[in-house]
Amino acid sequence: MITVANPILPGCHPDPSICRVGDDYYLVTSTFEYLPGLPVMRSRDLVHWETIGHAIDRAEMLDFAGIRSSGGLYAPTIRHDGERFWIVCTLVDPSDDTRGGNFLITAEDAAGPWSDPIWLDADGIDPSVAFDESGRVWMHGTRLARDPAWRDQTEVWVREYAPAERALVGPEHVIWRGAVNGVVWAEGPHLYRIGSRWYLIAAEGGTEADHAVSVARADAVTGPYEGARTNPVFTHRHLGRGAGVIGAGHADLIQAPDGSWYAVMLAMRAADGHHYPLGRETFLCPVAWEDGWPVFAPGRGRLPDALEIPWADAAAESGTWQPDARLSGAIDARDPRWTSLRVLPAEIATAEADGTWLLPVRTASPADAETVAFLGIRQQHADVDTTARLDVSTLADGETAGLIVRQSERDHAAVQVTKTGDGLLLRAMHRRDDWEAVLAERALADAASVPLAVRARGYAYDLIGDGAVIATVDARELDAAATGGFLGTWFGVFATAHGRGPRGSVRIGAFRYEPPVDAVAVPIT
Ligand code: 6LW
Repeated sequence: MITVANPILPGCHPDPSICRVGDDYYLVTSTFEYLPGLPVMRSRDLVHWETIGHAIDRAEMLDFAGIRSSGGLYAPTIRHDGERFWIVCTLVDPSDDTRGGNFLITAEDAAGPWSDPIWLDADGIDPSVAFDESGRVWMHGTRLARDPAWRDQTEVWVREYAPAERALVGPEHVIWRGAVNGVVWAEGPHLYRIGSRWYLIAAEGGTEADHAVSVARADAVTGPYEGARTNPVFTHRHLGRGAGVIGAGHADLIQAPDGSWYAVMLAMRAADGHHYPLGRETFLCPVAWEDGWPVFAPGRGRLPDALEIPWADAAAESGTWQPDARLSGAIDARDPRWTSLRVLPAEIATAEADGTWLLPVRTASPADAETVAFLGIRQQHADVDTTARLDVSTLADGETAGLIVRQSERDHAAVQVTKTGDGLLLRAMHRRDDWEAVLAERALADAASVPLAVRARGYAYDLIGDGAVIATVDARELDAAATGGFLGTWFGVFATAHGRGPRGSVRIGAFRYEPPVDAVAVPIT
């Protein structure tokens, strides 16, 4: 028997959407200002996941210039129409709502290439798509209610999409405003044709601790929709702050070949009930059907820590899917986890044949919502050691390179070195809501290669340089609960000329992301 531990995708993997084609599951999550965007993950058993590509992986697909943190790519939906994969998603610029919007991309192979975006004439966020028996395509999504009865009331719309015209056509139907009176942010809608009915699954309550899942059903895709009397059908909000996992919601349903049902959804591991530096992660939840309605986590009513996948044995034995070993040990430039800010890694750095990265310094610093010399990966474990050995011999005077713990341009901490004439200045710093504090500072003898490290243990980030912990930063001042926004923490290497013209570069000689040996990301029992 194979057991999968929750979360199935640790670290910042919010707004999961899943589809099945034959025996294979495909899953995408939101990536905001990080590129490549929208990782496409594949599994044969819901246990072992492999990143097979990214849906947004060409510079010309979308323009991210100047998009600030927690803008960018929101809640994608992935579906398959029998021939092609579809992803619908939103590009959000929080400073300019005339930019971006909802778009569609398609691909024959989920690994890519994905088409250039087709922009949809629909405002709001969280688009989704469903196909009916006659092949008609029904787009849907969420937006602020046109005629709200209260603040942050949203509405779910449905409209037909005509592939030949590449456009939404026909009348629009507003089908849902959430189940609960006064509720905010009915969002993340997904429509499904199940049996002779249409089902709507939608989140409500907002993507924090009050998050919930509601369901409604109708005979016609355009409604009218009748909400389940048991709504909201799933939430962790009534469990209190001691539940360990908060914010469960934003679900997408999937049926396995043996007829069993599951949902993927986001939730946050918050040891203190409030703070979740790993961000919103992807969890798996069993679903049963009773009296024509879905029951989430039947008999239990909360996300399980682990669940058995009874039918997974056969697939595992086929040898196709191996436990994911990439979450420990040294990683290199070819690892699909590497991301950059607002540009693709290949646009700002050169991957060398030996697996190292050469990162040319840029004018912007990590505090700017611009193109920053930055390469980073998600934090996926509460306890993890991240080390970077930086070759700083090619930094120019006054330039800085370092290892950053990043929430956003407004909020991050770093251990970094600055070239100063004949030496190096080692610093630990913390930028909090635009205010930058130097936590520690010491001179280092000039050296070609400098090891820097961040040791994460629960809510403590030890910043390590010159062989010692020089400062400790509290994750509860860095996570989205403290700073706002939608992201988990990233660890990365950056280089900046502090607003001046850049001259140098830094080589990332080694970069290791190592959970202590007993912290296994995807335990298989
Ligand atoms: C997502 C939406 C949400 O689009 O967070 O607050 C957004 N709600 O469902 C970003 O993950």
